[in-house]
Amino acid sequence: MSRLLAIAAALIIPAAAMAETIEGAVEVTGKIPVAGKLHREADPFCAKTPMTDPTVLAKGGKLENVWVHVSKGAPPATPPSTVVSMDQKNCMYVPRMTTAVVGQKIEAKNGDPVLHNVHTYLGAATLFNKGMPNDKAAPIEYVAKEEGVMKWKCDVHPWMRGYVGVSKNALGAVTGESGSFKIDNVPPGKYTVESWHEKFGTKTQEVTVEAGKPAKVTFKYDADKDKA
Ligand SMILES: [Cu+2]
Repeated sequence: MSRLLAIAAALIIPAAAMAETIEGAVEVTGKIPVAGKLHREADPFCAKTPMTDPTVLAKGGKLENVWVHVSKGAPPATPPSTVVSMDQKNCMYVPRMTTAVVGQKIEAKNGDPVLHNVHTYLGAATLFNKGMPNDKAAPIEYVAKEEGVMKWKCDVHPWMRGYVGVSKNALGAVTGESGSFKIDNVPPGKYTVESWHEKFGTKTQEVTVEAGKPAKVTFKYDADKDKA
């Protein structure tokens, strides 16, 4: 019996090990631009909360808000039933960078008592352009149709920016404050993995994921040379 169990376990364990991770960090070298003050004086509500430009957030050479995702080699995923939320709080898009899967619902909210005009783009093309008068405005619902970086701007407050990295597969993550990322549920295989940052642009790497061990990847940006 125990032998049978051992055989069963031997059969089951490789299946459980099918889901690996691609994990690592995004590093940045060179001269990191000093975050300037955002000029939010034109709107009295926004002006109450002084803020600096969050375009480049780097600590100890590690870069935050980088979308790292499998760009080639993975099949399309069934869109998750969870809703991706993009809020507007204190006249900023929150989060700055997040991810979605083609077919997944994305919701814009307004947590502020003032008008925001949500204007989203894929490249130069407008996806939707809609005003939200205040925090009582009903959320705007949008379903991601194509992969790429969905850019969010507000036509009232020119400093407002948000980004949703949309992919056909669900294999993506965004670097946190430590500059690290972890993509879960990656079957063993060969992939092209891409990193994207709003100021420093795109890098790609070929990554082989083997059963039983996480694939470690480091992306490196040069703040003096790399541009989106
Ligand atoms: Cu606004």
